Amino acid sequence: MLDKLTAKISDALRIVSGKATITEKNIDDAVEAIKLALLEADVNLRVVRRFVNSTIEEAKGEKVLRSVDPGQQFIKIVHDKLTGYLGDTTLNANGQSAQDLQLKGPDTISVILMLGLQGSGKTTSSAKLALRLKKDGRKPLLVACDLVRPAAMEQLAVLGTQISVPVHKEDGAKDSVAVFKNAWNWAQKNLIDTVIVDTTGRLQIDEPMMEELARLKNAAKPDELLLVADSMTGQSAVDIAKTFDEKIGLSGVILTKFDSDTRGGAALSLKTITGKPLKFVGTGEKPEDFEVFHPERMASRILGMGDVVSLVEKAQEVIDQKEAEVLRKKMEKENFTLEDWLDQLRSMKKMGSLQSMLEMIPGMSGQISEEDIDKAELKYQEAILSSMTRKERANHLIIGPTRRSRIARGSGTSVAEVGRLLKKFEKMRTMMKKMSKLSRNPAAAQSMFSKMGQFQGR
Ligand SMILES: Nc1nc2c(ncn2[C@@H]2O[C@H](COP(=O)(O)OP(=O)(O)OP(=O)(O)O)[C@@H](O)[C@H]2O)c(=O)[nH]1
Ligand SMILES: [Mg+2]
Repeated sequence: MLDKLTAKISDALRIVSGKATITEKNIDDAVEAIKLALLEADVNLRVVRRFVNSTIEEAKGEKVLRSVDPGQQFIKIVHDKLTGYLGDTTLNANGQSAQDLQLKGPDTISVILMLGLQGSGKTTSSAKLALRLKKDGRKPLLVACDLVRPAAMEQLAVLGTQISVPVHKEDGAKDSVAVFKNAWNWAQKNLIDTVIVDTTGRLQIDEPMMEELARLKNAAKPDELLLVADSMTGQSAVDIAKTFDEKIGLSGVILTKFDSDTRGGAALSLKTITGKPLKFVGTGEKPEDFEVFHPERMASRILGMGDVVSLVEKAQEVIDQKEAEVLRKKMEKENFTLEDWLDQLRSMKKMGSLQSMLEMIPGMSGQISEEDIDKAELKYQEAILSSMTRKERANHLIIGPTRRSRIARGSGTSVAEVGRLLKKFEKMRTMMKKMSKLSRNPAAAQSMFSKMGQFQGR
Protein backbone atom coordinates (compact mmCIF):
# COMPACT_ATOMS: atom_id res chain seq x y z
CA MET A 1 0.00 0.00 0.00
CA LEU A 2 1.80 3.10 -1.24
CA ASP A 3 5.08 1.60 -0.02
CA LYS A 4 7.22 3.19 -2.70
CA LEU A 5 5.76 6.64 -2.20
CA THR A 6 6.20 6.38 1.55
CA ALA A 7 9.80 5.23 1.19
CA LYS A 8 10.68 8.07 -1.20
CA ILE A 9 9.01 10.72 0.90
CA SER A 10 10.63 9.45 4.07
CA ASP A 11 13.98 9.78 2.29
CA ALA A 12 13.15 13.33 1.27
CA LEU A 13 12.17 14.29 4.78
CA ARG A 14 15.45 12.99 6.11
CA ILE A 15 17.12 15.94 4.38
CA VAL A 16 15.53 18.28 6.89
CA SER A 17 14.46 16.27 9.91
CA GLY A 18 16.35 16.38 13.14
CA LYS A 19 18.52 19.33 12.08
CA ALA A 20 18.95 22.23 14.47
CA THR A 21 18.98 24.65 11.55
CA ILE A 22 17.97 24.21 7.96
CA THR A 23 18.87 26.31 4.96
CA GLU A 24 16.83 27.42 1.99
CA LYS A 25 18.86 24.97 -0.07
CA ASN A 26 17.79 22.10 2.23
CA ILE A 27 14.18 23.06 1.66
CA ASP A 28 14.65 23.22 -2.11
CA ASP A 29 16.28 19.80 -2.08
CA ALA A 30 13.59 18.24 0.06
CA VAL A 31 10.77 19.73 -2.02
CA GLU A 32 12.46 18.58 -5.22
CA ALA A 33 12.75 15.05 -3.86
CA ILE A 34 9.11 15.06 -2.82
CA LYS A 35 8.13 16.38 -6.24
CA LEU A 36 9.87 13.46 -7.93
CA ALA A 37 8.22 11.03 -5.54
CA LEU A 38 4.78 12.46 -6.34
CA LEU A 39 5.37 12.39 -10.09
CA GLU A 40 6.53 8.81 -9.86
CA ALA A 41 3.38 7.98 -7.91
CA ASP A 42 1.41 9.25 -10.91
CA VAL A 43 0.01 12.29 -9.16
CA ASN A 44 -1.53 14.80 -11.54
CA LEU A 45 0.99 17.40 -12.73
CA ARG A 46 -1.23 20.32 -11.73
CA VAL A 47 -1.42 18.99 -8.19
CA VAL A 48 2.35 18.49 -8.04
CA ARG A 49 3.04 22.04 -9.28
CA ARG A 50 0.67 23.50 -6.77
CA PHE A 51 2.30 21.47 -4.02
CA VAL A 52 5.81 22.60 -4.95
CA ASN A 53 4.99 26.29 -5.18
CA SER A 54 2.96 26.57 -2.03
CA THR A 55 5.28 24.43 0.07
CA ILE A 56 8.37 26.37 -0.91
CA GLU A 57 6.68 29.64 -0.20
CA GLU A 58 5.44 28.58 3.19
CA ALA A 59 8.54 26.68 4.27
CA LYS A 60 10.91 29.50 3.49
CA GLY A 61 9.03 31.83 5.76
CA GLU A 62 10.61 33.12 8.96
CA LYS A 63 8.40 30.91 11.07
CA VAL A 64 10.02 27.74 9.82
CA LEU A 65 13.64 28.75 9.36
CA ARG A 66 13.86 30.47 12.73
CA SER A 67 11.89 27.92 14.68
CA VAL A 68 13.36 25.66 17.33
CA ASP A 69 12.69 22.55 15.32
CA PRO A 70 12.59 23.61 11.66
CA GLY A 71 12.56 20.04 10.33
CA GLN A 72 9.44 19.24 12.31
CA GLN A 73 7.81 22.46 11.09
CA PHE A 74 8.58 21.53 7.51
CA ILE A 75 7.14 18.04 7.94
CA LYS A 76 4.00 19.54 9.41
CA ILE A 77 3.60 21.77 6.35
CA VAL A 78 4.00 18.78 4.02
CA HIS A 79 1.59 16.76 6.13
CA ASP A 80 -1.05 19.47 6.07
CA LYS A 81 -0.68 19.97 2.33
CA LEU A 82 -1.01 16.27 1.59
CA THR A 83 -4.04 16.13 3.86
CA GLY A 84 -5.56 19.00 1.89
CA TYR A 85 -5.05 17.20 -1.41
CA LEU A 86 -6.48 13.99 -0.05
CA GLY A 87 -9.69 15.49 1.26
CA ASP A 88 -11.51 18.08 3.26
CA THR A 89 -11.41 17.62 7.00
CA THR A 90 -13.61 20.57 7.99
CA LEU A 91 -16.76 19.48 9.77
CA ASN A 92 -20.26 20.74 9.06
CA ALA A 93 -22.92 21.56 11.65
CA ASN A 94 -23.72 17.85 12.01
CA GLY A 95 -20.11 17.04 12.76
CA GLN A 96 -19.65 15.41 9.35
CA SER A 97 -16.88 15.88 6.85
CA ALA A 98 -17.04 15.62 3.05
CA GLN A 99 -15.84 12.03 3.34
CA ASP A 100 -18.83 10.88 5.39
CA LEU A 101 -21.79 9.21 3.73
CA GLN A 102 -24.80 11.49 3.54
CA LEU A 103 -27.63 9.17 4.45
CA LYS A 104 -31.09 9.81 5.84
CA GLY A 105 -32.16 8.73 9.31
CA PRO A 106 -33.16 5.11 9.92
CA ASP A 107 -36.88 5.86 9.51
CA THR A 108 -36.48 6.67 5.82
CA ILE A 109 -34.92 4.60 3.08
CA SER A 110 -31.61 5.93 1.76
CA VAL A 111 -30.32 4.84 -1.62
CA ILE A 112 -26.72 4.36 -2.68
CA LEU A 113 -26.01 3.87 -6.37
CA MET A 114 -22.72 2.17 -7.25
CA LEU A 115 -21.22 3.06 -10.63
CA GLY A 116 -18.03 2.23 -12.44
CA LEU A 117 -16.28 0.50 -15.29
CA GLN A 118 -16.17 -3.25 -15.71
CA GLY A 119 -14.04 -5.05 -13.17
CA SER A 120 -13.44 -1.96 -11.05
CA GLY A 121 -14.88 -3.70 -7.99
CA LYS A 122 -18.53 -2.48 -7.89
CA THR A 123 -20.07 -5.76 -6.79
CA THR A 124 -17.39 -6.48 -4.19
CA SER A 125 -17.56 -2.91 -2.88
CA SER A 126 -21.37 -3.04 -2.68
CA ALA A 127 -21.06 -6.00 -0.32
CA LYS A 128 -18.24 -4.35 1.64
CA LEU A 129 -20.30 -1.22 2.08
CA ALA A 130 -23.34 -3.26 3.14
CA LEU A 131 -21.25 -5.02 5.78
CA ARG A 132 -19.86 -1.72 7.06
CA LEU A 133 -23.37 -0.20 7.31
CA LYS A 134 -24.66 -3.31 9.02
CA LYS A 135 -21.87 -3.03 11.60
CA ASP A 136 -22.93 0.59 12.09
CA GLY A 137 -26.41 -0.63 13.01
CA ARG A 138 -28.18 0.03 9.72
CA LYS A 139 -30.32 -2.44 7.79
CA PRO A 140 -29.02 -2.64 4.23
CA LEU A 141 -30.45 -4.37 1.17
CA LEU A 142 -28.30 -5.21 -1.84
CA VAL A 143 -29.97 -4.89 -5.23
CA ALA A 144 -28.64 -6.63 -8.33
CA CYS A 145 -29.18 -4.16 -11.16
CA ASP A 146 -26.38 -5.53 -13.32
CA LEU A 147 -28.63 -7.38 -15.73
CA VAL A 148 -26.09 -7.71 -18.52
CA ARG A 149 -23.95 -10.47 -17.09
CA PRO A 150 -25.97 -13.46 -15.81
CA ALA A 151 -23.23 -14.35 -13.31
CA ALA A 152 -23.32 -10.85 -11.81
CA MET A 153 -26.57 -11.44 -9.91
CA GLU A 154 -25.32 -14.74 -8.57
CA GLN A 155 -22.06 -13.12 -7.45
CA LEU A 156 -23.99 -10.56 -5.41
CA ALA A 157 -26.26 -13.26 -3.98
CA VAL A 158 -23.25 -15.27 -2.80
CA LEU A 159 -21.68 -12.22 -1.18
CA GLY A 160 -24.99 -11.35 0.48
CA THR A 161 -25.21 -14.80 2.04
CA GLN A 162 -21.63 -14.51 3.22
CA ILE A 163 -22.28 -11.29 5.11
CA SER A 164 -25.91 -12.08 6.03
CA VAL A 165 -27.40 -9.15 4.15
CA PRO A 166 -30.53 -9.66 2.01
CA VAL A 167 -30.15 -9.44 -1.76
CA HIS A 168 -32.91 -8.57 -4.21
CA LYS A 169 -32.39 -10.14 -7.64
CA GLU A 170 -34.73 -11.04 -10.47
CA ASP A 171 -33.44 -13.71 -12.81
CA GLY A 172 -34.19 -12.93 -16.42
CA ALA A 173 -35.20 -9.32 -15.77
CA LYS A 174 -34.51 -6.85 -18.57
CA ASP A 175 -35.20 -3.45 -17.03
CA SER A 176 -33.02 -2.27 -14.15
CA VAL A 177 -35.49 0.49 -13.22
CA ALA A 178 -38.25 -2.09 -12.74
CA VAL A 179 -35.93 -4.23 -10.62
CA PHE A 180 -35.08 -1.22 -8.48
CA LYS A 181 -38.75 -0.38 -7.94
CA ASN A 182 -39.55 -3.92 -6.83
CA ALA A 183 -36.57 -3.87 -4.51
CA TRP A 184 -37.73 -0.57 -3.02
CA ASN A 185 -41.18 -2.02 -2.30
CA TRP A 186 -39.62 -5.03 -0.65
CA ALA A 187 -37.35 -2.74 1.39
CA GLN A 188 -40.32 -0.75 2.66
CA LYS A 189 -42.13 -3.86 3.83
CA ASN A 190 -39.04 -5.27 5.49
CA LEU A 191 -37.84 -2.24 7.44
CA ILE A 192 -34.73 -1.78 5.33
CA ASP A 193 -33.10 1.63 5.78
CA THR A 194 -30.38 1.56 3.11
CA VAL A 195 -30.66 0.23 -0.42
CA ILE A 196 -27.35 -0.38 -2.20
CA VAL A 197 -27.68 -0.76 -5.96
CA ASP A 198 -25.01 -2.64 -7.91
CA THR A 199 -25.00 -1.66 -11.58
CA THR A 200 -23.55 -2.82 -14.87
CA GLY A 201 -20.01 -1.90 -15.83
CA ARG A 202 -18.67 -1.56 -19.35
CA LEU A 203 -15.15 -1.73 -20.63
CA GLN A 204 -15.31 1.92 -21.45
CA ILE A 205 -17.78 4.66 -20.91
CA ASP A 206 -20.42 4.44 -23.63
CA GLU A 207 -23.73 6.12 -24.35
CA PRO A 208 -26.11 3.20 -23.67
CA MET A 209 -24.43 2.71 -20.29
CA MET A 210 -24.80 6.37 -19.40
CA GLU A 211 -28.44 6.38 -20.51
CA GLU A 212 -29.25 3.38 -18.37
CA LEU A 213 -27.54 4.93 -15.36
CA ALA A 214 -29.34 8.23 -15.89
CA ARG A 215 -32.70 6.43 -15.97
CA LEU A 216 -31.80 4.52 -12.84
CA LYS A 217 -30.71 7.71 -11.14
CA ASN A 218 -34.00 9.43 -11.95
CA ALA A 219 -35.99 6.53 -10.60
CA ALA A 220 -33.86 5.88 -7.52
CA LYS A 221 -33.15 9.48 -6.47
CA PRO A 222 -30.00 8.30 -4.71
CA ASP A 223 -28.57 9.94 -1.63
CA GLU A 224 -25.12 8.82 -2.68
CA LEU A 225 -23.78 8.21 -6.18
CA LEU A 226 -20.49 6.47 -5.63
CA LEU A 227 -18.01 5.82 -8.37
CA VAL A 228 -16.02 2.65 -7.84
CA ALA A 229 -12.60 3.11 -9.43
CA ASP A 230 -9.55 0.89 -9.59
CA SER A 231 -6.65 2.69 -7.92
CA MET A 232 -4.19 0.71 -10.02
CA THR A 233 -5.23 2.68 -13.09
CA GLY A 234 -3.72 5.82 -11.55
CA GLN A 235 -4.68 9.05 -13.24
CA SER A 236 -7.17 7.39 -15.53
CA ALA A 237 -9.26 6.67 -12.43
CA VAL A 238 -9.38 10.44 -12.02
CA ASP A 239 -10.39 10.96 -15.67
CA ILE A 240 -13.15 8.36 -15.31
CA ALA A 241 -14.44 10.13 -12.21
CA LYS A 242 -14.50 13.41 -14.11
CA THR A 243 -16.53 11.93 -16.98
CA PHE A 244 -19.00 10.14 -14.71
CA ASP A 245 -19.47 13.31 -12.73
CA GLU A 246 -20.18 15.37 -15.84
CA LYS A 247 -22.61 12.85 -17.30
CA ILE A 248 -24.39 11.50 -14.23
CA GLY A 249 -23.16 13.44 -11.24
CA LEU A 250 -21.20 11.85 -8.39
CA SER A 251 -21.23 12.36 -4.65
CA GLY A 252 -18.03 10.48 -3.96
CA VAL A 253 -15.53 7.85 -4.94
CA ILE A 254 -14.43 4.44 -3.68
CA LEU A 255 -10.88 3.50 -4.68
CA THR A 256 -10.43 -0.24 -4.83
CA LYS A 257 -7.37 -2.47 -4.87
CA PHE A 258 -5.47 -0.18 -2.57
CA ASP A 259 -3.78 -3.28 -1.18
CA SER A 260 -2.10 -3.96 -4.50
CA ASP A 261 0.95 -2.19 -5.75
CA THR A 262 -0.90 1.07 -6.35
CA ARG A 263 1.23 4.13 -6.72
CA GLY A 264 -1.26 6.38 -5.01
CA GLY A 265 -1.63 9.01 -7.72
CA ALA A 266 -5.39 8.65 -7.94
CA ALA A 267 -5.95 9.21 -4.23
CA LEU A 268 -3.80 12.34 -4.26
CA SER A 269 -5.23 13.90 -7.43
CA LEU A 270 -8.90 13.05 -7.15
CA LYS A 271 -10.20 15.82 -4.95
CA THR A 272 -8.22 18.62 -6.57
CA ILE A 273 -9.04 17.57 -10.13
CA THR A 274 -12.66 16.43 -9.75
CA GLY A 275 -13.76 18.13 -6.52
CA LYS A 276 -15.27 14.81 -5.42
CA PRO A 277 -14.32 13.30 -2.07
CA LEU A 278 -12.75 9.89 -1.72
CA LYS A 279 -14.98 8.12 0.80
CA PHE A 280 -13.69 4.57 1.11
CA VAL A 281 -10.77 2.43 0.02
CA GLY A 282 -10.87 -1.26 -0.76
CA THR A 283 -7.90 -3.10 0.70
CA GLY A 284 -8.44 -6.71 -0.34
CA GLU A 285 -10.88 -9.18 -1.78
CA LYS A 286 -12.76 -10.06 1.39
CA PRO A 287 -15.89 -8.16 2.55
CA GLU A 288 -14.00 -6.91 5.62
CA ASP A 289 -11.20 -5.39 3.55
CA PHE A 290 -12.67 -1.93 3.43
CA GLU A 291 -11.68 1.28 5.18
CA VAL A 292 -13.35 4.60 5.73
CA PHE A 293 -11.05 7.13 4.14
CA HIS A 294 -9.42 9.62 6.50
CA PRO A 295 -7.32 12.23 4.67
CA GLU A 296 -5.25 13.12 7.69
CA ARG A 297 -4.40 9.56 8.58
CA MET A 298 -3.59 8.71 4.99
CA ALA A 299 -1.22 11.68 4.86
CA SER A 300 0.48 10.40 8.01
CA ARG A 301 0.80 6.99 6.44
CA ILE A 302 2.34 8.43 3.29
CA LEU A 303 4.85 10.33 5.39
CA GLY A 304 5.71 7.11 7.19
CA MET A 305 4.31 8.42 10.43
CA GLY A 306 2.02 5.44 10.77
CA ASP A 307 -1.58 5.50 11.68
CA VAL A 308 -2.09 4.73 15.31
CA VAL A 309 -5.67 5.94 15.33
CA SER A 310 -6.80 3.56 12.59
CA LEU A 311 -5.02 0.74 14.32
CA VAL A 312 -6.76 1.44 17.56
CA GLU A 313 -10.11 1.65 15.81
CA LYS A 314 -9.58 -1.58 13.96
CA ALA A 315 -8.72 -3.27 17.20
CA GLN A 316 -11.82 -1.84 18.79
CA GLU A 317 -14.07 -3.34 16.18
CA VAL A 318 -12.98 -6.71 17.43
CA ILE A 319 -12.42 -6.14 21.09
CA ASP A 320 -15.60 -4.53 22.18
CA GLN A 321 -15.49 -1.08 23.76
CA LYS A 322 -16.02 -2.25 27.32
CA GLU A 323 -13.38 -4.91 27.04
CA ALA A 324 -10.97 -2.33 25.72
CA GLU A 325 -11.59 -0.10 28.68
CA VAL A 326 -11.07 -2.98 31.10
CA LEU A 327 -7.88 -3.86 29.28
CA ARG A 328 -6.60 -0.32 29.47
CA LYS A 329 -7.14 -0.24 33.21
CA LYS A 330 -5.45 -3.59 33.57
CA MET A 331 -2.49 -2.39 31.60
CA GLU A 332 -2.21 0.65 33.81
CA LYS A 333 -2.42 -1.30 37.04
CA GLU A 334 -0.19 -4.11 35.88
CA ASN A 335 -2.84 -6.75 36.39
CA PHE A 336 -2.89 -7.84 32.81
CA THR A 337 -3.04 -11.64 33.02
CA LEU A 338 -2.07 -14.56 30.83
CA GLU A 339 -5.79 -14.98 30.23
CA ASP A 340 -5.89 -11.49 28.71
CA TRP A 341 -2.89 -12.32 26.58
CA LEU A 342 -4.62 -15.40 25.21
CA ASP A 343 -7.72 -13.34 24.46
CA GLN A 344 -5.55 -10.88 22.62
CA LEU A 345 -3.83 -13.53 20.55
CA ARG A 346 -7.22 -14.85 19.57
CA SER A 347 -8.67 -11.50 18.64
CA MET A 348 -5.54 -10.72 16.66
CA LYS A 349 -6.45 -13.67 14.47
CA LYS A 350 -9.89 -12.19 13.92
CA MET A 351 -8.41 -8.87 12.98
CA GLY A 352 -7.18 -10.17 9.68
CA SER A 353 -3.93 -9.49 8.02
CA LEU A 354 -1.22 -8.74 10.52
CA GLN A 355 0.62 -6.93 7.76
CA SER A 356 -2.10 -4.34 7.31
CA MET A 357 -2.18 -3.83 11.06
CA LEU A 358 1.56 -3.34 11.22
CA GLU A 359 1.50 -0.76 8.48
CA MET A 360 -0.49 1.42 10.77
CA ILE A 361 2.11 1.36 13.51
CA PRO A 362 4.43 4.38 13.40
CA GLY A 363 7.85 3.59 12.07
CA MET A 364 6.88 0.09 10.99
CA SER A 365 5.46 0.87 7.61
CA GLY A 366 7.41 -1.01 4.98
CA GLN A 367 9.87 -2.31 7.54
CA ILE A 368 8.15 -5.54 8.37
CA SER A 369 6.57 -7.87 5.91
CA GLU A 370 4.21 -10.67 6.74
CA GLU A 371 7.00 -13.19 6.26
CA ASP A 372 9.00 -11.53 9.02
CA ILE A 373 6.33 -12.19 11.56
CA ASP A 374 6.83 -15.49 13.13
CA LYS A 375 3.35 -16.91 12.78
CA ALA A 376 4.61 -20.19 14.17
CA GLU A 377 5.65 -18.31 17.28
CA LEU A 378 2.15 -16.93 17.72
CA LYS A 379 0.76 -20.43 17.40
CA TYR A 380 3.27 -21.67 19.95
CA GLN A 381 2.26 -18.98 22.38
CA GLU A 382 -1.38 -19.82 21.91
CA ALA A 383 -0.70 -23.52 22.42
CA ILE A 384 1.18 -22.92 25.66
CA LEU A 385 -1.43 -20.52 26.98
CA SER A 386 -4.24 -22.90 26.07
CA SER A 387 -2.59 -25.72 27.98
CA MET A 388 -2.75 -23.76 31.21
CA THR A 389 -5.72 -23.92 33.51
CA ARG A 390 -7.85 -20.85 34.02
CA LYS A 391 -6.44 -20.52 37.50
CA GLU A 392 -2.91 -20.49 36.14
CA ARG A 393 -3.76 -17.93 33.53
CA ALA A 394 -5.37 -15.73 36.15
CA ASN A 395 -2.24 -15.81 38.29
CA HIS A 396 1.01 -16.75 36.60
CA LEU A 397 2.88 -16.75 39.91
CA ILE A 398 1.45 -20.13 40.88
CA ILE A 399 3.11 -21.81 37.89
CA GLY A 400 5.93 -23.75 39.50
CA PRO A 401 8.14 -26.56 38.06
CA THR A 402 5.45 -29.27 38.19
CA ARG A 403 2.91 -27.11 36.47
CA ARG A 404 5.50 -26.04 33.91
CA SER A 405 6.26 -29.60 32.85
CA ARG A 406 2.56 -30.42 32.63
CA ILE A 407 1.97 -27.36 30.44
CA ALA A 408 4.97 -28.24 28.28
CA ARG A 409 3.64 -31.73 27.73
CA GLY A 410 0.13 -30.48 27.01
CA SER A 411 1.30 -27.97 24.43
CA GLY A 412 3.94 -30.15 22.84
CA THR A 413 6.70 -27.72 23.83
CA SER A 414 9.47 -27.83 26.41
CA VAL A 415 9.79 -26.59 29.97
CA ALA A 416 12.34 -24.04 28.76
CA GLU A 417 9.85 -22.78 26.21
CA VAL A 418 7.20 -22.34 28.88
CA GLY A 419 9.71 -20.49 31.02
CA ARG A 420 10.58 -18.19 28.14
CA LEU A 421 6.96 -17.38 27.57
CA LEU A 422 6.47 -16.48 31.22
CA LYS A 423 9.53 -14.21 31.18
CA LYS A 424 8.29 -12.54 28.05
CA PHE A 425 4.94 -12.03 29.71
CA GLU A 426 6.49 -10.27 32.70
CA LYS A 427 8.46 -7.97 30.43
CA MET A 428 5.38 -7.28 28.40
CA ARG A 429 3.39 -6.30 31.45
CA THR A 430 5.98 -3.80 32.56
CA MET A 431 6.15 -2.32 29.10
CA MET A 432 2.39 -2.09 28.79
CA LYS A 433 2.19 -0.20 32.00
CA LYS A 434 4.71 2.30 30.72
CA MET A 435 2.98 2.51 27.39
CA SER A 436 -0.42 3.25 28.76
CA LYS A 437 1.13 6.24 30.53
CA LEU A 438 3.01 7.34 27.46
CA SER A 439 0.13 7.07 25.05
CA ARG A 440 -0.17 10.83 24.92
CA ASN A 441 3.41 11.17 23.81
CA PRO A 442 3.75 9.97 20.20
CA ALA A 443 7.54 9.87 20.08
CA ALA A 444 7.78 7.76 23.20
CA ALA A 445 4.98 5.55 21.99
CA GLN A 446 6.86 5.04 18.76
CA SER A 447 9.99 3.74 20.43
CA MET A 448 7.83 1.60 22.65
CA PHE A 449 6.03 0.11 19.69
CA SER A 450 9.28 -0.84 18.06
CA LYS A 451 10.36 -2.54 21.25
CA MET A 452 7.04 -4.35 21.31
CA GLY A 453 7.95 -5.67 17.88
CA GLN A 454 10.75 -7.62 19.51
CA PHE A 455 8.16 -9.71 21.27
CA GLN A 456 7.36 -11.33 18.00
CA GLY A 457 10.74 -13.03 17.88
CA ARG A 458 11.96 -15.56 20.36
N1 LIG B 1 -7.08 -7.05 -4.13
C1 LIG B 1 -8.28 -6.49 -4.28
N2 LIG B 1 -9.13 -7.01 -5.17
C2 LIG B 1 -10.33 -6.43 -5.31
C3 LIG B 1 -10.71 -5.28 -4.55
N3 LIG B 1 -11.95 -4.94 -4.93
C4 LIG B 1 -12.34 -5.84 -5.87
N4 LIG B 1 -11.37 -6.74 -6.11
C5 LIG B 1 -11.36 -7.85 -7.07
O1 LIG B 1 -11.54 -7.35 -8.37
C6 LIG B 1 -12.29 -8.24 -9.16
C7 LIG B 1 -13.49 -7.53 -9.77
O2 LIG B 1 -14.38 -7.17 -8.74
P1 LIG B 1 -15.95 -7.04 -8.95
O3 LIG B 1 -16.53 -6.56 -7.66
O4 LIG B 1 -16.52 -8.26 -9.54
O5 LIG B 1 -15.97 -5.87 -10.01
P2 LIG B 1 -17.21 -5.25 -10.78
O6 LIG B 1 -16.94 -3.81 -10.96
O7 LIG B 1 -18.47 -5.62 -10.11
O8 LIG B 1 -17.10 -6.00 -12.17
P3 LIG B 1 -18.23 -6.12 -13.32
O9 LIG B 1 -19.48 -6.49 -12.62
O10 LIG B 1 -17.71 -7.19 -14.22
O11 LIG B 1 -18.29 -4.80 -13.98
C8 LIG B 1 -12.69 -9.38 -8.25
O12 LIG B 1 -11.82 -10.45 -8.46
C9 LIG B 1 -12.52 -8.81 -6.85
O13 LIG B 1 -12.21 -9.79 -5.92
C10 LIG B 1 -9.76 -4.73 -3.61
O14 LIG B 1 -9.98 -3.73 -2.93
N5 LIG B 1 -8.57 -5.39 -3.53
MG1 LIG C 1 -20.17 -6.53 -10.83
